[in-house]
Amino acid sequence: MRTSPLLLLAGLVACTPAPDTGDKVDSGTDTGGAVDTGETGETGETGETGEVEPVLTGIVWDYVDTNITTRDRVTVVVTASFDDGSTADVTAAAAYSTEDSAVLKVYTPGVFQPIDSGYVAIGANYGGFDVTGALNVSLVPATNADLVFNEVLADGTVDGDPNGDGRLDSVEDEFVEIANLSAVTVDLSGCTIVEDDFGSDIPRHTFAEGTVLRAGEAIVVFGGGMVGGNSAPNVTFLAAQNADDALRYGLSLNNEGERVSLLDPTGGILTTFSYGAGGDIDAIEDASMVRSPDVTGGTWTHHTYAAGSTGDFSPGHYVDGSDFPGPDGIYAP
Ligand SMILES: [Ca+2]
Ligand SMILES: [Ca+2]
Ligand SMILES: [Ca+2]
Ligand SMILES: [Ca+2]
Repeated sequence: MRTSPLLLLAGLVACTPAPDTGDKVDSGTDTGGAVDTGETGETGETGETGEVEPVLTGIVWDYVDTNITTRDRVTVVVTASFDDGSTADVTAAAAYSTEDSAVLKVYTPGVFQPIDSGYVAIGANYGGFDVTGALNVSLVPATNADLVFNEVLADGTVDGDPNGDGRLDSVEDEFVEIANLSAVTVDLSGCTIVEDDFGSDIPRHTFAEGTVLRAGEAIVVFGGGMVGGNSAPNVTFLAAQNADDALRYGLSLNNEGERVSLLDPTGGILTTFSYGAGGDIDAIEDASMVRSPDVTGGTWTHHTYAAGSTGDFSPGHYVDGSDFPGPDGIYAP
């Protein structure tokens, strides 16, 4: 009797219990298998749903209440804390405030820039949380790196009326334009303009208490006259105040040349300019001498021939008639 090979095979399979057990083992292997673990991994995706933005719980900054000068600049770091225990530097994203932007201003996130003296409340806000403080700003005296004579008119005036009072006067229409070269607000109180007419410095104008020159600003001192009609952004206009009550000398700027200086209250030289023999340039009639380019220029030229010039003089403006930049023009990024 022949037995079909298929039946034999079926019999073998049927009569061998071990493979079945093995199947169970396989089953067990499946249970512990990588695929199942992967499914656990899918549970992990639920975990990703758990990565919902951590909730902001507060902010702090490294500000310390302090006294500063106009030569300082206060930089703070604002740090946010979250409910998962993490922190983040949010300095660039925070909003900043100062009580008085004429005293203290924020041009760059995290940087408080002093503009003038005063006691000012400050703050930062991020995500509805605030930190607050205050800064007490005091003025610094000018140093010899801060200021320059930018324009000087010594020989005037047959034509033109630099001080704008309608009277052509060779004493009153002389002027010096002093510019703040630094990025610092400086105190000019008690500083004196002198000229060396007789071989030694003769005072021609002393700046009153409270005279302040901010970054990017200029101050124009005329020999005299009615100067109240002058105005320009970031510029102060004055008439020289001196002891020449009986005989007007104004600034007494010799046409032939001399040295004019700005001295600090102790007599130290803040800046000086010489024209005529041995000086940087000769004065010419009815036109000023000016740095080229304005303020930062290391050489002098006659205003009439300066690059971009719009005339023979420009008290309170650049040679092309544009404004002095002021603090915003200096500090704005
Ligand atoms: Ca003169
Ligand atoms: Ca005049
Ligand atoms: Ca003189
Ligand atoms: Ca000018």
